[in-house]
Amino acid sequence: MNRKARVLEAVRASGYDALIAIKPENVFYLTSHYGRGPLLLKEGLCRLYAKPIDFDLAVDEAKGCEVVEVEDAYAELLKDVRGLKACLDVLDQRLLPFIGKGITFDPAPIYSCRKVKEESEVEKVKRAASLLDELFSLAFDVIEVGKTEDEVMAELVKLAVERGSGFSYGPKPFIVASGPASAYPHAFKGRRIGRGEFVIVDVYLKLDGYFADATRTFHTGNLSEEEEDVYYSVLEAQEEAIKEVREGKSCGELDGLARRYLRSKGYEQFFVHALGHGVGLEVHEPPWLRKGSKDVLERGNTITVEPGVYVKGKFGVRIEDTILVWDGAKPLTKFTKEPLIV
Ligand SMILES: [Mn+2]
Repeated sequence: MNRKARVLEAVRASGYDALIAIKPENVFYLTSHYGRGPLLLKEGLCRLYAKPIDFDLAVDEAKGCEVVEVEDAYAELLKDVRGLKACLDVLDQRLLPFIGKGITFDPAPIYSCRKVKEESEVEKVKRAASLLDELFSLAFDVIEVGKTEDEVMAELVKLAVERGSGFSYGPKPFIVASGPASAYPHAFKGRRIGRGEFVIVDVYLKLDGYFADATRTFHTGNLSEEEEDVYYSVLEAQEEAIKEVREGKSCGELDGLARRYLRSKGYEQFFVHALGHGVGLEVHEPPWLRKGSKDVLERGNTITVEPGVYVKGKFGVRIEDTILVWDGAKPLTKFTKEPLIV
């Protein structure tokens, strides 16, 4: 079954007649054109409403979809959904007055399709993941005491851009966080790297529209006993969780498993974020590997598994891979996870 038919089936299974897609990732998923919606998908019709500024490119790129040039996309769209029950992928100010009057905010149907990657999509995530492995090799060479985090990042970004990658998350392209800054899961300090420090390198980029996301934690000296204990605890928590990644596994349980492992090591209170997330057209998308998640892994999901321990004022360690869910886990990022002493 082709992609549009599958999405329409999911839309119908949830009790709707039509899907309104506004999110560029969803428009891209349905048309191969990364652009502004809205787009309407219903039986026998896929229509993209393009303003004059977007029209030519949309016509050039959008596949299997009628592109109409409109001044007021939402007025036209509303005419076309009159009398239908439609689900909407993202809450949009202009559609708020119509929520509950035929239009329901419900991104679940399209995500239920997007979660399960087609072969061609898996190939794209794989390519992005290989590039991340290359970036880790480069990081190993360029991380140096006395350089700033941003200088290291610049080298990584240069290679990524040369390979054609795009970025669209966070205030800086990647996370490079050293010493006490590594104790913040999302730090963008740009500080100067010192001797004997952990350096978290969290890289996420997209190639051909698809993200991969991975983290390695380097060190600029010899690990203290405490640092070594934390490092291996995080690594083992990740390995324990990855062992249990397979079709049918509960995402909430996986998160709990990693959390219990870190509890057994005395570090649970320092694991302050979710275990992981789906990765694809967005860097963070369903399924969600977090406390209480009802998501269940399916064959063809691409996810991250990324436990971390953050000791405020001291240091942090995070280890993350992008993984394809099959019978078991197929890691797509493969760079070594032995302690990385630069
Ligand atoms: Mn991640």
